[in-house]
Amino acid sequence: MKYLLLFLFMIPMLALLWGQDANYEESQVPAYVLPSIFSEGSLANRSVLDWEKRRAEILTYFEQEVYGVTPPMDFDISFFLKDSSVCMGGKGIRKQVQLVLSRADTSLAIDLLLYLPTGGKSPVPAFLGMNFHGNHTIQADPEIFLPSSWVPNKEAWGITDHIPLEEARGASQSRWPVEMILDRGYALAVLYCGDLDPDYDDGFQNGVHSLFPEMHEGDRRATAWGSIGAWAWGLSRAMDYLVEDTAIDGRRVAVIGHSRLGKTALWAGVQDERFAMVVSNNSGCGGATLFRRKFGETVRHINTRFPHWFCDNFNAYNDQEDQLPIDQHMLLALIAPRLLYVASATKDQWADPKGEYLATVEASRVYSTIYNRPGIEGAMPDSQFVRRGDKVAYHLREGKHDITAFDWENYLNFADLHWK
Ligand code: GTR
Repeated sequence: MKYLLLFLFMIPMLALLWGQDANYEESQVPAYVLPSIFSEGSLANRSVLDWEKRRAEILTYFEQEVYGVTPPMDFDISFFLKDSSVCMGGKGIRKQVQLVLSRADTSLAIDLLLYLPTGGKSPVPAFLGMNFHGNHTIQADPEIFLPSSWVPNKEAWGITDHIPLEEARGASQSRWPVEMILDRGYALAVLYCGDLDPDYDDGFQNGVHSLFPEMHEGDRRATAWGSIGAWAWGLSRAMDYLVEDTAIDGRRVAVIGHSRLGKTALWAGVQDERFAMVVSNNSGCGGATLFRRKFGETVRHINTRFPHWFCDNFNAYNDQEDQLPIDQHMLLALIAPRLLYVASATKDQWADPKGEYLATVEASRVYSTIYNRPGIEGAMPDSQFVRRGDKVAYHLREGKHDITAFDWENYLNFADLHWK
C-alpha cells in the first residue's frame, strides 16, 4: 500500500520530468504580451546610441535572471600546440591545441581541435562550436585525443562509467561535415563542453566553476553562472586562441551550437562581440524560442531536469513566464548588428519551431529599424523553407532534432553572402 501511494504520488512528477504534460497544440498557446525591446515606446526614432544603452540593460537582465553572471577576466590562459598534421588527403591541416586556464593554484586544460583548409587564401573565416561527447566523436580519426574529463554515459557506444572509449570515434560525424566545411574554404574549431563543465548537477564543484569558487558564495549564489554560462565562457576562451592564430581571420568567426549548445552559442555570441556571426540550431527553450508561448519545453521542465544549466534566480519563473523581464526575442536582438542565423526542424516540437521563428522576426526589427538592414517577416510556412533578410536568417528543415548537412549548407551559404 505504502509503495502504491508513493508510485501514485510520483506519476505527475515523472510526467513533468519527461515532458508528457507539455502543450503541443497551437490553440492552447496562452495569450501573451512580449516585453517590448525598449521599455517605453516603440523602436521608431531610436538611434544606435539609444539601442546600445538599452542593450546593456537587457544584457543585465539575462545575467541576473536567466544564465547567471560571468566572472571577470582575472585568470591566465596559455596555449600549447600538441599536434599539427596534414589530413583528409591534403585538403586540410588538423591542429590540436591545449588551452590551459589557471587562477590561484587551480587550473583546467581544454582541448581545441582545429581544421584549416589548405590551398585557398589565408587567413580564413571559421566556425567554432562545441560537441556533446568529446572531440574524437566528430571524426573517425585515431589521432584525435580522447577527453580526459567526464563524459555522459551512452549505452549505444558502450559507455557506462563516464570514461570515453575508442569505439565512439566518429560517432557524431554526421553533425560535423568537416570535409564540406574545408571545401567551402572555412576552418572549423571544436571543443568538448565537458572539458569546461561536466553536464550534471554537482553543486558547481567541478569544471571551470572550481576556478571561481567565490561566484557561488553568499549573496552571489542566486545570480552565479550555471553550466550554459560556463560553456559559453569556454567558447570565448577558444576565441582567445583563434584571434592569435594567423591562419584564421578573427573578424570572420561564427559561433555555432546545436540544442543545449545552441543556447550556449547564443549566450556566448551575446556576451562576446568578437563573434561576427551567431548560429542557433534547434536551441529551443532557453535558446531561440519564446518562453511565453509555453509550447513544448517550458521553464519548469528545463529547471527540473537540468537544475545546473541556468542561475538559481531563474527558478522563480517556473510557471511564471509572464513575470520574466525579458523574452528570447530580446536575447536574439542583442546580436545586432552582427549576423544571426536561427534554425528549427519540423519534428522538433519540444523546441517550438514557431516560437523560434517568431522570436527571430521580432529580433530582426532591431536590425531593420535601428540599423536599416532588412529583417525577416511574414507568417511562418508549415513545411521546409529558408528565409533571409540582410543580416538575419531563419530556416525550418524537415526532420528531427539534429544538425545535418542541410543545416550546414545554409549556414555556409549565408556566411558566403557576407564574407566571400
Ligand atoms: C533536451 C532539453 C532541451 C535540449 C536538448 C539537447 O533534453 O530538454 O532543452 O537542450 O536536451 O540539448 O539535446
